[in-house]
Amino acid sequence: MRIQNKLLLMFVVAILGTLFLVNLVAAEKILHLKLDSSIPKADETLKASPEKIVLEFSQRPELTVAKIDIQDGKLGKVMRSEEDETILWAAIEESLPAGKHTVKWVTSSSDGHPVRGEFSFAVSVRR
Ligand SMILES: [Cu+2]
Repeated sequence: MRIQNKLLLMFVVAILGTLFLVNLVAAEKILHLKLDSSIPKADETLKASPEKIVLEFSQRPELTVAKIDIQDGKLGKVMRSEEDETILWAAIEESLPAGKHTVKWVTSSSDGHPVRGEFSFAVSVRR
């Protein structure tokens, strides 16, 4: 093969490889779940401590790797909703004090890669 043809071939292979990788990354993003909504909602202010944290995802999350933590609080075991398999929840075992609370969660999509996130809500001071 002439040197020009070899270079052209290498160039085409490089372009195709790059396109392949870009598509792979895009596909990964689509495959991964995200948090659609929660109770309490992000940035919501409640008049009293909620009794549980409910997380609704865009697709079925893996329960075995799921963790939900809350700052200044104690949560029970993470459970899957019996009515909707995209929902995970955990009971709040002791009433949360007034103030801002951050919920941190981790679970995975069906491809097994961990997906994590966090949001905060507030409990207002009781009068
Ligand atoms: Cu993945």
